[in-house]
Amino acid sequence: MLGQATKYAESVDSVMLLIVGISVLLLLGVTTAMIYFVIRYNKKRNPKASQIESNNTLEILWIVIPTILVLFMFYFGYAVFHESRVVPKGAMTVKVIARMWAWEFEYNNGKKSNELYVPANRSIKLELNSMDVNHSMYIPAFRIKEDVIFGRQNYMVIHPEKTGTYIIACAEYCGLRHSLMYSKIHVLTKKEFEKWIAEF
Ligand SMILES: [Cu+2]
Repeated sequence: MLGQATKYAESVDSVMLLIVGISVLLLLGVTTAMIYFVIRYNKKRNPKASQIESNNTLEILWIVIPTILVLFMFYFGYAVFHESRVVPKGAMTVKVIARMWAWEFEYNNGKKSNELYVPANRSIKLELNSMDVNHSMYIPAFRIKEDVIFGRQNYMVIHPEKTGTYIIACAEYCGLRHSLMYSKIHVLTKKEFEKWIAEF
């Protein structure tokens, strides 16, 4: 249920891998240099320091290289995040109502459900509303999470591709039974969805 259920999830994982990869390389580089310096320049081997002046080339390099690295990571992270905030034209809207401690989904035709049913291969805008405190709608398989804030309408865009059932969780501590605040998203084929939405 936690696999990559959407192309968006794959993009999020790629960015994650990129950032973790760069971090691991940096960690290895810094740790190796640190161990080398501890051994090579300890007091026994190097009783008197010979190079104590600053080195401009070195200082420019360790400002410029990390800046480029950080901007590089930011670029990819932001590009993927931005994708999740743009509501495509023709997106289907579903109203999400979060309350202690349950989810409710309301469709344009007035149908209500405790589990979310959506058609595959269509963009869906989820309008997030809270009836009481702050919640957070989290669909792990879609790698997407958005705050559901009392007194303010927030939104989330999903584009399910693979049919199937995935978990929806509340990811913001919202009281005693927060840990039980789960629901499911069922991604149906277009035909199945049309049949489901018409049944009351
Ligand atoms: Cu909650």
